[in-house]
Amino acid sequence: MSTRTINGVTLALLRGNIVDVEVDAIVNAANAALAGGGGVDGAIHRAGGPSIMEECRKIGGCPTGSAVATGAGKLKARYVYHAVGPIYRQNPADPRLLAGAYQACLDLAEQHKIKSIAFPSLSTGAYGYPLDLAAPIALKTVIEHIEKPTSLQQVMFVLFGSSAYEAFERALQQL
Ligand code: AR6
Repeated sequence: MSTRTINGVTLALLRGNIVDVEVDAIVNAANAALAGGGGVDGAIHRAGGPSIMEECRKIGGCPTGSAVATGAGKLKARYVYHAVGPIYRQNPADPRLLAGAYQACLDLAEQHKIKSIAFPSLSTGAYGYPLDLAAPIALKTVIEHIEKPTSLQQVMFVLFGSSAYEAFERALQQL
């Protein structure tokens, strides 16, 4: 685990499974149809139970580069924020959609006045975004947000594999 304090907010990188962390909001790496799938999405719906998918069906979808909130079912969280990152091969040179997906979750966190949030590394699994490009975008978006007044006290990146963890470590050192 690696931590840094910015403007009184703890930013932590940790290795693990996002469904195991205790935070107010867990961020899901969703698709635009909110239809469920593999990776983080599969893990969250399996661990959280069917109520999350029922809410997703009612919402109907979410544009790429944005996020929507549902309850968290059986997970130890109040909310799941379903963030839709870009598919890298469709949008290789434009970091704005990836930053937008993170920013939309941070905006939901302020609306809900929550204290803690956990992100996975959006778009870097099935959606093919290279980790070394995605990690600095993710960290920069979060750091710029917590440099301003915020309800958040703790922001975590929960990284599944050692390559994701190492890419975030490198990016944090270089920022
Ligand atoms: N906890 C934390 N990180 C995880 C976990 C977990 N339980 N499982 C995987 N990762 P991905 P995407 C890492 O594919 O690229 C789905 O089918 C994984 O190693 O989950 O945004 C959705 O339905 C990778 O580093 O999300 C969408 O259709 C990162 O999380 C599509 O995949 C993201 O990988 C979204 O693709």
